[in-house]
Amino acid sequence: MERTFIAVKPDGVQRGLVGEVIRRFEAKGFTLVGLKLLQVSKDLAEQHYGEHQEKPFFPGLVAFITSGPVVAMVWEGKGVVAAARKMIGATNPLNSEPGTLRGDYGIDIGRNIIHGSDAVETAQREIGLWFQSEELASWEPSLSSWIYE
Ligand code: DAT
Ligand code: MG
Repeated sequence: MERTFIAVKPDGVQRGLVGEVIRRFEAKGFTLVGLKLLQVSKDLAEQHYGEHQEKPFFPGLVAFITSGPVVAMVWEGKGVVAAARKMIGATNPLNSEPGTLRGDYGIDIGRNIIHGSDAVETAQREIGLWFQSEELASWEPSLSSWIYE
């Protein structure tokens, strides 16, 4: 089964959107296999956003993600990486479709509520960065035969 890394950023936590994010992923039928709230270190932030190291917004991005608690999650399911990106919406919330998390709750690109891995390989790297293997649970929801044919 495919897994993806999702994080509610400090703005999403401060605005009380943790429950809404979890609700949408549960309602879709995906399975929560890892969950924790943490204060992100500068080192973890820089590794997580390593691909953006040379970008002008990098220092602000690291400062923001370390500015308050983040809720880190791993979700599992068929096609979950791409589906989660669709549920999250475009990077700039003003371009995100209504019905997506960023489209419904965000305005500024630097306050876009939530992170989701952009590819299966990225998800594997990010899950390994944020979670120890013993922090992840493999379980099969008893509802799965009503979600998958
Ligand atoms: P995404 O989070 O949709 O995967 P990304 O990986 O391109 O987007 O960028 C990571 C985060 O960096 C993004 O959620 C918000 C911030 N960011 C991206 N582009 C930016 C820009 N042009 N100005 C300011 N912040 C930006
Ligand atoms: Mg990205």
